Amino acid sequence: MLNIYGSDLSSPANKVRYVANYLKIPYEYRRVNLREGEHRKPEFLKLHPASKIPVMDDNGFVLFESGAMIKYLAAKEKSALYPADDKERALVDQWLDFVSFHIGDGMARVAYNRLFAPRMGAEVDEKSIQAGLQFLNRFLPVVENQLSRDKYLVGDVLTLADFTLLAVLDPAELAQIDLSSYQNISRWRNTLRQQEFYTRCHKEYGEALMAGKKA
Ligand SMILES: N[C@@H](CCC(=O)N[C@@H](CS)C(=O)NCC(=O)O)C(=O)O
Repeated sequence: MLNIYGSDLSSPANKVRYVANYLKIPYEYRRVNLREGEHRKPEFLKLHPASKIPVMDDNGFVLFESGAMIKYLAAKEKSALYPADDKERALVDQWLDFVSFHIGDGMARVAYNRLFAPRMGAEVDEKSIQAGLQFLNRFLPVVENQLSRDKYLVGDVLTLADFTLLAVLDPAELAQIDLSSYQNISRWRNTLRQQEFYTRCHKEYGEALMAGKKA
């Protein structure tokens, strides 16, 4: 059995679940309570040497880093989400990395400081928020332009790059990042968020935060 260790508020962990759901791979979802420091316990350190989620355990084959996990799952299923052709695959990697490093970095700065730092009683770094917003203002138009040409990030077929962007953008509303001016991103996002792979995790990211608040 495949085990996915994650948390409802972890975008990288949710990304792995979206892909596993889409590929209809059965798995056990194992919630790790970060607020209670479950990820720092010795048992968890055996799975991830830097005590982070997500972690995947596929019958004893243990993997960390969400990007590696979704590539592994798609390759294992020989899915078109991660094409076998070298050039097609390179284009998926290109957008996947662009989204992870550039959009992901900006989103993480804003989401951490606006959503998570206050919840943890940690210091809010306004400069980091401003830097994050600047990254987003620079890089989101690139994605918007790409999605104005094609249905998905890499042409007219869904790929791992789309799942990556979807998960990265999930905290946007709660982090007060207004995406409404990006019409193509909004169209693309609304379509994907109605699909079963997504609604099996949550109807919207805010739902997870509310549940987390009660936990
Ligand atoms: N690059 C990693 C990011 C993993 C990561 O930073 N996870 C966060 C939750 S979203 C975490 O485990 N934070 C707890 C900690 O760093 O102590 C991935 O994509 O899997």
